[in-house]
Amino acid sequence: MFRSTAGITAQNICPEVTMTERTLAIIKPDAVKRGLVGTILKMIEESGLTVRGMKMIHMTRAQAEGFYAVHKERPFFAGLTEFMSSGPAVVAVLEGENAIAVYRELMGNTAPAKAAPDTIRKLYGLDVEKNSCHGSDAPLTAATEIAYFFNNLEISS
Ligand code: RTP
Ligand code: MG
Repeated sequence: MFRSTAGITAQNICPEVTMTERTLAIIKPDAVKRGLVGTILKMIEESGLTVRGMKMIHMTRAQAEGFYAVHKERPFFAGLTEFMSSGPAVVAVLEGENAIAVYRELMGNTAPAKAAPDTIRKLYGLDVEKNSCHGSDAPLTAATEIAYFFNNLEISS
């Protein structure tokens, strides 16, 4: 896939082009705790995305800090990493045409109050931190995030 250092993708340049992509999804501890795994997976599958890998994990604080290292200077970093290591989460590799954008649209705005109707965060998010789901935001971060949790044997083709 064409990708410049400015983050411009072929999809941005030529919107009618579709690409099969993979993205890393997390059903966060707030949603697992409330028994929403099946509900959120159903929404994912109904959106047309395919689950290629999946497992339940309980991150240590250090693992959560590593995953969210990009946010380490942000004021919410301590709260976020405490929350993400507070209980089990489900991590999944999703695949489909434009999977990164499709899944981010399905998740909705980071703040559930600002999220569009029928998105995961609008329906199930509790607040801007405990917002039930994570999705990669670009091809490079998707590749890095998938590799953080999965090896090749754990992803079906
Ligand atoms: P994510 O990475 O989890 O898919 O969410 P996102 O792109 O929509 O949001 P991002 O800016 O990357 O923030 C990562 C996660 O940090 C928590 N957060 N808390 N307290 C706050 O103001 C705040 N802002 C963000 C959320 O859990 C957010 O999803
Ligand atoms: Mg993000």
